[in-house]
Amino acid sequence: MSATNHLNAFLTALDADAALIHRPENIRYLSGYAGEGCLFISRDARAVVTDFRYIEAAGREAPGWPVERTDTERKQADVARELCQRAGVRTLRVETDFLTHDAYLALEKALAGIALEPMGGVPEKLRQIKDGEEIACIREASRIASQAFIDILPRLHAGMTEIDAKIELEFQMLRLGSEGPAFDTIAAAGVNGSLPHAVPSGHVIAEGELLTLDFGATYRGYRSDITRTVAFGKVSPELRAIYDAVQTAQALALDFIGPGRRCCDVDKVARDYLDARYPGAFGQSLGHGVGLYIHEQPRVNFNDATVLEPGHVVTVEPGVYIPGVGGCRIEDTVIMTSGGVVNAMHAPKHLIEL
Ligand SMILES: [Mn+2]
Repeated sequence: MSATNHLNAFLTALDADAALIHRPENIRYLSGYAGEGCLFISRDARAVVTDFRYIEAAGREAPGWPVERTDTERKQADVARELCQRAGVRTLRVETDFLTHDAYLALEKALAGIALEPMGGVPEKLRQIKDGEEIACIREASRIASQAFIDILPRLHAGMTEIDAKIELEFQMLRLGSEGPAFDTIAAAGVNGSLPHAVPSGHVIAEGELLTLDFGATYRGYRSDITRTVAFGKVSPELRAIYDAVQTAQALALDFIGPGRRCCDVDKVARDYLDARYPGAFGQSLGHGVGLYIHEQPRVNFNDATVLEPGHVVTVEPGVYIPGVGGCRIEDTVIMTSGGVVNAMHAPKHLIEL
């Protein structure tokens, strides 16, 4: 069982008597539980702390974990105090990079005498390297997203809006088995294409425009991330050149990436190519880790010297964004393995002219 291995690795890495886990992805990673609340984890004890709505779900999703029920009289901080007293905890790690200020103050007040220490990214570091079960889930989420793109192509046409395109994609991913969008779907056409994180609008897509679709599926909590840019009719030579440059930059980075490569060097391969042709038009990172959350470590940017190794799953997503003209991004989710690299996406990448 995957979560048990994750929990054991966490306890080995935890330099404290106990920990409280609040970030939903970390709760799921360490226990399998996917509802609200938090986890208490010490050397000899553990518990899911939640309210009436999730008691039964916690029992199903995290078998073997005692469930501590909170209510209006017995709040989460009170339960934490009881559990810490029972376990003789003197140092407790908490997710200071996630808790609200008020939640932290409530814990501090309830846990007087116990040293609260920052979690320091312990679960996030473990989550970088995916095991076989996790990779199988990411591959399925990737298969769903790729297939949804292929399936909706015949239904994309000039005259529809960005929102229409988003609905087609999300509907098809649900039909194919996605639990829900991996993140807010991006559909950006024409001049909106220069906004890397555009919110789909009522913009009516016209002939001669590019449409960038950035989306992903979720399977057993694990996510996928893909971007494809398609053309409506014939686009201008200027837009065609942007597409070709992005596609080439992505191909160069995909050829280069693999176990043993540093993230910053992978980023540089695509960045140097695009900067020479479109200076300043590629202003974001080349990619990021993907797993239970959409943006994880490592970051594939100039700043991250992480050496890629088997089990890392990252995106490769160069783009060109020119205000007033438009933009293009092409993205795949790729898996580092002992044998090299597996591209989890099978959706086509040549410029499709609808
Ligand atoms: Mn991405």
